[in-house]
Amino acid sequence: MTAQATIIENNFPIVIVGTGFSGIAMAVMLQKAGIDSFTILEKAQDIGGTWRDNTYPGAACDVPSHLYSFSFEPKTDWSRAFSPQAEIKSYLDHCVDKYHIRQKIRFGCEVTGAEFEESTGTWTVSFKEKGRHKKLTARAFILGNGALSTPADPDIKGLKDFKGDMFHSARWNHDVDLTGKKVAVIGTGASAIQIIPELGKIVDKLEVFQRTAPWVLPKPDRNMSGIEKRLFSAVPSTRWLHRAYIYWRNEALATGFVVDPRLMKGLEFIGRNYLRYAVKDPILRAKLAPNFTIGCKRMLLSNSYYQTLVQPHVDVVTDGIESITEQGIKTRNGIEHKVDAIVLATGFMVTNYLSRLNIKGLQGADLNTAMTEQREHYLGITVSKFPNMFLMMGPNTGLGHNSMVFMIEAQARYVVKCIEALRDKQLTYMDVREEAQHEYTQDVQQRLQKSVWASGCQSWYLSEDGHNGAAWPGFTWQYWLATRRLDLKAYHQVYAPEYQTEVVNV
Ligand code: N01
Repeated sequence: MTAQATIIENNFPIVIVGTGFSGIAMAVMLQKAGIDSFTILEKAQDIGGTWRDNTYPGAACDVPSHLYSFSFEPKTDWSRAFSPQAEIKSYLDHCVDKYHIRQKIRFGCEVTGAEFEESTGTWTVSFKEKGRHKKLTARAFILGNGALSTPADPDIKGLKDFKGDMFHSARWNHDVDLTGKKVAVIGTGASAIQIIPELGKIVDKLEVFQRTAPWVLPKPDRNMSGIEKRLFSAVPSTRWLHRAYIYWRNEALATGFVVDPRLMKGLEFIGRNYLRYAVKDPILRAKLAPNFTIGCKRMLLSNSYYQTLVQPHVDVVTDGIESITEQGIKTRNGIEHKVDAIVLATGFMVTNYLSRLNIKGLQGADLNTAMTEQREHYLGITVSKFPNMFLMMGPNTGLGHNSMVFMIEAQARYVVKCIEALRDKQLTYMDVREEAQHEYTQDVQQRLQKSVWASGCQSWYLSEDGHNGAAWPGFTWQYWLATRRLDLKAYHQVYAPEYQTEVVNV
């Protein structure tokens, strides 16, 4: 082992939070760079992040699997073009085992906060394990807890009054058998449109409470044939060509998302025709007609959503929810819709997803305040006054048109470069300069002004005051270019002799 590696082993503990795609990518990339001194803290007892938590019926990816997977760990035998949740979860399990990451994970550890110590360049990470408060010291602190991890219950009067079964789409209660029941689904987003067709097959009566009609396009899903699987396995270049084809096909959509939303008209044409084809009843069709630019909210793909809504035992309710009652849902027109169960497909706490963590940086700076008030960052990865801390799937890195796994890999590569710089230059810490993050954030916000998300709809990409702290305003290859090299000029590079002090974990 080299002297440098020894320093890393002894003096460079790294804490990663979460074992979703982000945490796993980060761990593998660190290992590939020869850095093994990391611990992953995972609040649950299993890996997988959102692909562990979202087990609702019909859960599947809406990005093709051959692209929604790591470039360093291709899978040749995806069962479908868009694979189901269980297969994606088992792919992640495979990655964790193949790269020997499981033994680096501390399960049942919920991170509650972290504090930076300037003199040593260390983070003291606080977490709860089996009800006990514990701490770990880290030279680098990597947050891989994604924005789509905390379910958002709707702000509806009487939510707690309901006497039947009620659960969020991301916390599906598999003990409840909904067969033959009267069920309400609140929400018509990406989760709901996957759940509704499955419920439609088993329930007696299904009521879909829609606040905003989404754009739905046909999903080019299909079983992957045996020939394709064998070809992808035997001739890797065919697999890469297939992946590249999906990538560039999706990437072309960015022209409408971020260059000129008028280019979305073509997709709207397809969406309107699909609605006309699938829904013959003009009253229902009028209810389901979206009234915003496609892509402003997430564009949905389904071959069975409209087909379920037209069935006689399914109703789309658009009267607006007034309250939840003991027996069901009361709409603003005074009607009480009595049901046995309510599914809350109402999304996630996205804009303030870091607010549950108490993270204190230089001079007592508070991360939550920085993210909700200043709202500045650099590449969605680093934040000024929070040195040696790195966000995965951080602000302004979300996509509407392509695979997040591509973005995650770009981020993980960048973080490895930062850690190598800390090590090789023997820095105590690196802190992104305020000017650099200001310039970067201004540029991102300016570009977002002409994006589809600024075309006038309400979505989880926007905070209450209309600030878009979620979406990346460009092609994904532009993000790749921006993160490909570490520009150290953007960072204060601070050296203190304490660097050589042994870090002892408690
Ligand atoms: O959540 P959402 P989601 N009263 O926020 C409605 C990813 N994802 O879980 O549109 C009534 O999109 C709300 O109505 P409105 C993907 O990135 C990926 O479906 O705000 N309704 C909306 O219809 C996605 O974007 C996959 O008017 C209320 C719905 O609830 C993200 O997760 C699969 C309400 C929430 O939709 C979130 O999707 C699934 C209220 N008080 C999800 N509050 C993949 O396949 C909210 N709503 C990769």
